[in-house]
Amino acid sequence: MKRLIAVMLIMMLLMPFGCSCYRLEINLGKPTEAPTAPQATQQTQTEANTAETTPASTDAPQNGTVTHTETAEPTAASATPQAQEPTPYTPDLSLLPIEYDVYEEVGWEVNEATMFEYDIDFDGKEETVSFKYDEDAYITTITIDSKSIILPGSNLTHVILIDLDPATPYVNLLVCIDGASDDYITTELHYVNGSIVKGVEVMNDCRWDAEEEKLMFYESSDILGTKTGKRSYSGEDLKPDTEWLEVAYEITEEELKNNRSELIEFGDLLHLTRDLPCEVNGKPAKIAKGSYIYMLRFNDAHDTAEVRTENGIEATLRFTYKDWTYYIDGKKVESYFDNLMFAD
Ligand SMILES: [Ca+2]
Repeated sequence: MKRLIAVMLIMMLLMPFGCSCYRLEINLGKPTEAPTAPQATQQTQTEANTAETTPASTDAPQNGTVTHTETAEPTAASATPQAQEPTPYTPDLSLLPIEYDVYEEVGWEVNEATMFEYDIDFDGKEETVSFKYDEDAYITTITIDSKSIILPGSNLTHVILIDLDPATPYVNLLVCIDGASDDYITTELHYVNGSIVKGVEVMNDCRWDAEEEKLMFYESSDILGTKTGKRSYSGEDLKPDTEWLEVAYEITEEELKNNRSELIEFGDLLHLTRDLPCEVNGKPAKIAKGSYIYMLRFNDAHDTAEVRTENGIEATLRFTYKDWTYYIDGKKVESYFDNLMFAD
């Protein structure tokens, strides 16, 4: 990734009610954290506790009939963005300047800015890139030199400057706007021959994972209690690298050993109250009542999840979805567990 430049501009809006100006914070090149997931277990993982002995698990696959359908209906409808309380907005450009020649320096931070300068089209001259959001009109305007483009939504959360395709003579701006509560839209923009070109839009939050050096997108699913999945994207078309969304909060063996009670309390380690129909190595099987499982990943359609038992057996669960409820083998998902969080 010779020319990969990843710069995270986190624009955090601090807007005291009644105040007529915004304070923006932009962090560049700083490793980012995963977005807050509606998942209680991400909050508390500190106390070690004495792990109770795992019940004798009889996870070995058994013969059994498994019926599942592939049809899944869309999950909960996205909330429609709603206009926010009108607030006067005046960009405070006096908060500049910013130094941009240290883009690749990890940990460099710039606070309080609404614009930056960078040679985004590789012609040897820096462009001025600025961001302005208008809560009255519910839009965000991105201006590059004298050209502007307007994107819907005024809650601009962050911008990533990244070279998605070294073969193209420009860097890409990924503009992330939270349309409503956690309804992110990421829009790719670039600048060619003095014009702003709008590329793909992805209906997800987008973050740069500095540790893995990958562009990560995040998505939630309500199956097995609300879980947030992440996966890497690449290329200028921002295609997902895999079908699977890895659960953003991953349970490690150490956590299983030290934090088992919390994992159970918050519904990450799920306790089975009846045999759970599944597939193991592609064959119908059941995970026995009394076992504990946790989710590893789920798919795009949110109708399939891969789980692991405490003793390491991995299984595939198939879901159907109807009337806001998930079913496994015709039974409501919550009927299989006694510690499912955020179930309906
Ligand atoms: Ca330029």
